[in-house]
Amino acid sequence: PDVRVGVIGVGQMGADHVARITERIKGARVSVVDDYVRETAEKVAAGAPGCRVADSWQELIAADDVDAVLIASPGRFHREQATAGIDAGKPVLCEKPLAMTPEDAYAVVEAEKQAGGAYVSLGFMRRFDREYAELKDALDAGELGEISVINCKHRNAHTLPGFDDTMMVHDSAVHEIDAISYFLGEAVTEVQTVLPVPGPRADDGQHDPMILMFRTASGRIITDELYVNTDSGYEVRTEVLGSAGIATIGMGIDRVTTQLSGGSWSGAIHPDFRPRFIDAYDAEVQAWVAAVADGSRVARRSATTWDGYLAAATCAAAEESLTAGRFVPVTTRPRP
Ligand code: ISE
Repeated sequence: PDVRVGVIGVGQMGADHVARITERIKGARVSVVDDYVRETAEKVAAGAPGCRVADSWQELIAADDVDAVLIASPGRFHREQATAGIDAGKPVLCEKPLAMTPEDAYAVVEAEKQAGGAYVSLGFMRRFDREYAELKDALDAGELGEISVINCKHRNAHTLPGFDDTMMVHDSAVHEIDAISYFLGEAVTEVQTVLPVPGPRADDGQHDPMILMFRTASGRIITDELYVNTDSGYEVRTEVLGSAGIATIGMGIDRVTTQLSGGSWSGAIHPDFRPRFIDAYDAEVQAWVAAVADGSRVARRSATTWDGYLAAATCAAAEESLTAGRFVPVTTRPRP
């Protein structure tokens, strides 16, 4: 029988997941949805055959017709909802970030410890992107030699109102922060945020562009250039400098036209992150459904609550560095 998925939060990302599971994912269907805007939930439910609207997210998690829970609400609700999923003994796919503070993220790690196993897959979908996975495999095989520097770029066309510095760190840079541990498998020990002259479309409370610099335990440096109001397209690039080679992924161009007259060429970039990572999201959700069905609950390539905790600790140091203006050490507690 199909895995019956309950989706909490069906705004932009959650509605996208409902459509994905309904149209493309094998072995699962969406049985229940919840949103704090009831009409939004009703509209989304109408597009998924056999789907009903829950009275509350608590009711959704407890429901008999929900085998597994997908959380796509805003990040500040994730700690409470993920913990409730664990306590109910249901597998959870939680969108990033795991929580907005290291303390809250650690509480979810501890809830799993008490429950006696891993229940939560964390939605760092880039781990399922083909280029990311290939680069990861190349790094693991030592193909690039010794790695000293990674340069990342993260560009969005626009941000939504209220997307301040905190969101830039916890919602955008958090992807690169997870990528560091995914690629290198080592801890970030300190982070510095560097603020250039603001760009023309930076919102109130937003330093855009923003540059983050991370140092790892072995002394590698990772730069992350965030520019979230380019007014152009969605670009996510990673360049790895190794002693045996330099690898670049994510050139970010959807369509390249080389047959223009006059010897020039042109390309097109999509403004939205969902089409860019559609295959990664599909692969992530399909791997999660398979893990739910076979009882392992968390797919091998997936990020875990511990990854979410490490990312939250690094984000907290990055945020502190915004005002401290220097490298801030990342402090972490031992794994329970
Ligand atoms: C958004 O929440 C995402 O997860 C996107 O991948 C990212 O590019 C964007 O900056 C975030 O706001």
